[in-house]
Amino acid sequence: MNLLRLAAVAALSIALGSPAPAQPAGQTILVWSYGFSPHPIRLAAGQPVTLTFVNRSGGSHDFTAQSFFANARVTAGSAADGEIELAPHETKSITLIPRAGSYHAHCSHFLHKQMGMSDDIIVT
Ligand SMILES: [Cu+2]
Repeated sequence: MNLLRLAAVAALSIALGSPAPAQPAGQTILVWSYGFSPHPIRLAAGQPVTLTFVNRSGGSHDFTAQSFFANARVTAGSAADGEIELAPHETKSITLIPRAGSYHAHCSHFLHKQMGMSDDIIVT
């Protein structure tokens, strides 16, 4: 009887002990007047990742990467029209599964790209 209970408990703990679904990796992207970091942004293809955009400046910016977002599967948050809008000092996150490729990102605000707000996203 005790052995049976022990076996049942063991079986239950094996069932419950199955690995939990993997947490998405995290990647912080700093945004300021006028730049992004890291440069380039490197991500693992097919792996869920939470991108957290931190606007450290008192001005608004965006992170526009239409091709990158169009080729990714977004699982939380959103990038309407392929861009993340950031108010002054705002932090915003999006979770997605990126597809392999090289993509461009920039801030679409007037002249910000020319002043340095341009980046590359390399997904391998
Ligand atoms: Cu900008």
